[in-house]
Amino acid sequence: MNRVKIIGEPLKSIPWQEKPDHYEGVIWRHDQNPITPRNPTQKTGRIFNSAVVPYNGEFVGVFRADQKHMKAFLHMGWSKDALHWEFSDSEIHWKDEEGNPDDPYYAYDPRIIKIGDTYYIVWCTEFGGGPSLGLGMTKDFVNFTRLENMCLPCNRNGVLFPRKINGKYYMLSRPSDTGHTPFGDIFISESPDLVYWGRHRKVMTRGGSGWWQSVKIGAGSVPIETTEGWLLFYHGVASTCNGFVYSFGAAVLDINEPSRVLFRTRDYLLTPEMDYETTGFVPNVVFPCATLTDSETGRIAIYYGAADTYVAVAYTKIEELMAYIKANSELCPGDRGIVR
Ligand code: BMA
Repeated sequence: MNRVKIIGEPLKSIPWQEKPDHYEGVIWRHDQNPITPRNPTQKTGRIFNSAVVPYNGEFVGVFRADQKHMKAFLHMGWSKDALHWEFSDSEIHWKDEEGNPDDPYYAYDPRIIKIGDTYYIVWCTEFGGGPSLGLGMTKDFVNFTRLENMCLPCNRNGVLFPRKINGKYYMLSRPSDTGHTPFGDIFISESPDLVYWGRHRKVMTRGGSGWWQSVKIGAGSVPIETTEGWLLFYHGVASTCNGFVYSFGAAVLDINEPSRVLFRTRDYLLTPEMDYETTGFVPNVVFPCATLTDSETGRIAIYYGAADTYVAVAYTKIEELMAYIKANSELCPGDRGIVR
């Protein structure tokens, strides 16, 4: 029998807790959630939707911090165990490629990939009067260089694949408008150099019989390379008489042609249930932006924003999750499925 494997580095120090006895889901929460408090630093009121990576035997993160004037910026964080974090009280300052200051007007929902010795950070940035996707890089998490924005306005939820595929970079994104938006589908674009993007394809559409993802969907954490395809956690939004509810599910995209969806969960994998997910600045939000993975054990730690107020962690294992996704998959009408 072929065992499902994560293709990537081992990470012995990944945060981990075993699944609680009698728990039925395939994703279970860290029992000390949330891992960030309110008012985590003097200047900031809430830290949530954030990205973490292993770095020099410990961990660093680029965190979405809503400061006390309520504008969002990216703040650095450092941790020995990826659960207890120390945050910078001041936002990251960027320089352009000529070395001139180039700070965004606002910045939120970062994702990080590492290619070679360079970390690339994608975030939602102000551009020409609307949200778009900012891109920057760092090698040391001290000096940050801003590169060309990746899209015209308006766009959100930009996620890069962690390696080139057939010689090209790939990005998932969700074209949108300036607000809470009738655009709700995930697109993919490719680039030879992270500057020029094209060959756009719609990959996944909102809707189907899973009503949790009926209003909009957006790529969540950086896709995880596995022997079965790219594993993508993504958020889905439902509309209720009390506002939006953000849950998350997962999809598997073809390894060589990631514009094609192989499997996609009909039901959510995690939906707001705990107090820290249902109560906060924006109630009823779970919003994944990062994972840590250990290729040796198949362990995955998922970092998600809770209620636009906290960072929380959940766990799963690749074999159990992949088996669940395959057994409970339903593509939505309009998804770019596989040609058989
Ligand atoms: C989305 C983004 C996220 C946020 C979510 C719920 O549009 O702005 O940052 O977590 O709304 O408020």
